[in-house]
Amino acid sequence: MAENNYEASDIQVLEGLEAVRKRPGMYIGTTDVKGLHHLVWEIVDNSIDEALAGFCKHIEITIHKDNSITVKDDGRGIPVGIHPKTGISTVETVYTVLHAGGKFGGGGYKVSGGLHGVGASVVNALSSKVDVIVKREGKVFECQFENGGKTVKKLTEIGICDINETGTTVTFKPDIDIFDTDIYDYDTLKTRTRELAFLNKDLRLTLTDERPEEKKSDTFLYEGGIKEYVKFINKGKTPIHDEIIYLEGEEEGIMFEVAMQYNTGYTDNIISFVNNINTHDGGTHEEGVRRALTRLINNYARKNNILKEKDDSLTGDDVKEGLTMIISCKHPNPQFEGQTKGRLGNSEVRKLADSVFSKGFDRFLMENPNEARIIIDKATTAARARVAAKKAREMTRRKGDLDTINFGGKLVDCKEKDPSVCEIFLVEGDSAGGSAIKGRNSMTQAILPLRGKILNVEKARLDRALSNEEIRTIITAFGTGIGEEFDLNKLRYDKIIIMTDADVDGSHIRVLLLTLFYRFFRPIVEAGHVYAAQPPLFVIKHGKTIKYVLNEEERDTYLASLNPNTKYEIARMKGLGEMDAEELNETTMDINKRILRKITVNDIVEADAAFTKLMGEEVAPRRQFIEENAKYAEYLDV
Ligand code: 28F
Repeated sequence: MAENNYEASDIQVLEGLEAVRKRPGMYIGTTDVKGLHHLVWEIVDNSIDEALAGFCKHIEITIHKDNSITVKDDGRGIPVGIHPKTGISTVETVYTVLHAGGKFGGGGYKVSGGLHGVGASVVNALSSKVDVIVKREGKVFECQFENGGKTVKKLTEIGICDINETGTTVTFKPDIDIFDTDIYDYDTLKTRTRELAFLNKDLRLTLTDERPEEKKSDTFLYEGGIKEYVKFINKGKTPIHDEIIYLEGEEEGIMFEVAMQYNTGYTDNIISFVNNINTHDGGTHEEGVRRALTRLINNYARKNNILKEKDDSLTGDDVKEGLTMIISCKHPNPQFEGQTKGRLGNSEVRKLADSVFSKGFDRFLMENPNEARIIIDKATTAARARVAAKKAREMTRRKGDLDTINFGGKLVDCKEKDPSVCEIFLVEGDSAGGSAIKGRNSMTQAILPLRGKILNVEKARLDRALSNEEIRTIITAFGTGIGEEFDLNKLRYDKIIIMTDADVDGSHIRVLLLTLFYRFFRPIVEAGHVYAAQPPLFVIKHGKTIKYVLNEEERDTYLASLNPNTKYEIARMKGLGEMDAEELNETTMDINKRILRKITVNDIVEADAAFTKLMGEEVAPRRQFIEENAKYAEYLDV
């Protein structure tokens, strides 16, 4: 009987792992470098769960020379006994049975972080080698798998150790037949490792790179948890009050905490997590906090006569201007909603978030009248700007047909109305704009020439940004609206292409535009609609052939590929403005020949830091950035 059971589940196991190998995307999203990194987090998650259960203090992640990864924790170690449902050891079960944590844990083994062991079998299925070592009860056990999860060494006792020494160590080598690449990026792993340290206070995380050309190690441990995360994000910004406000509470196994601090900037940075996962579309935990924040600030302002009876109440947008806030919820049974599962749906969390936040924040306002005053002054100023912006925004709203709208005569639109095939080029300078208009495909390509530099929105509120004609034209052209009324579905172009010269001024204009897009149209950037055109740097002529190349490297490769006797002429390309329509079309606009660079956002905290540093109020961080990066600048003689 037992024998039969074993065989039956054995077959099931292989079928399960085979399914993962057939459709890896279903389990880890993609098989590119992102999916590769995902494997690490699947294993680390199990260690984090052990930490949340209160048994693990240190997690070590190591990238080895051969691109394999080791994750080690000092938790209790995965149980080594025979698992009642599978008839094999629990270690082997966790690594070979899909969703072992959920299905075979009988729903009973749950910690705040989720389910132990989920994901381990997926990593095994997608690895060419996995080695698991468990230390428990003074013994060392080992178990090995190869070739997508085939057991080559059943759990075996291989030695003894100190009775107090416990934990799990897993080494895996991703299967290169599955992944496009097996090269890990240290900085990507580092950013997330640091984030996990912020989100799990007192947990020590060490990341080590043993690859010879890299050789480095970082350890993170934050006693202050998300409080220190807020401090980290506000580095380079100017806080308007010293103390970082921190509130926490727990109810029925749901843990909830918030840390916040206002700065002088105009954008908000509200980042929320559930079980250490970023809920980029918010959800009930965020809603609870936002609702309470708005209510409390209004109550306080009215009670203290800062808002008079006749005054309108402050809105949610007013009270979040310049706010950096981390919300973290640990939930035993989270419900993720939405297309990308980035929204928390559990309705009971809204109430918990509201009550924890109100209690703590109300107290903060009472005990710190000076800070309260500063925060409320900022919100009332934001409210005045909002009213002014509303008036200005009306000018950007399209009424009826586009042809009848006044674009100040600047936008030269395309004929096609279906956004999925339309593109808009934001072109530096009138003369390049002129060539672009002549050289474009007028069916699908719209041109918006930009005169001079646009306003730096990092240092301006919406109302002032809207008084800038260039920005108004851009908003109108995009069609999405802005602020509260922003709607990504109304975007009139599939591609927004920044076309600037390959020089310092061109880069500056590009960064100004990206600042505008990231601060005012972030969903457009996140959805991958923003591109930078890449005008070529050199033109090489030989015989009847004209070859354009993007950079020195391409130039050298191309020249090396020519017959040594070939006579050629090489010239550095002129600025966009000096190209004629045909050249511009040929090199930069023709969809069959051009090369576009897609602008993506890897990490919102990093992107925010970059814009704060490059475009914000504080000068010192910018100077430091320039000093650190000057060595990358190219000095070209022209
Ligand atoms: C490097 C990766 O996977 N660490 C883990 C534990 C500890 C327990 C456990 C894991 C029981 C029912 C599965 C120990 N003692 N690091 C890790 N540490 N899993 S994974 O339990 C497994 C679950 O289904 C553990 C008592 N209870 C739990």
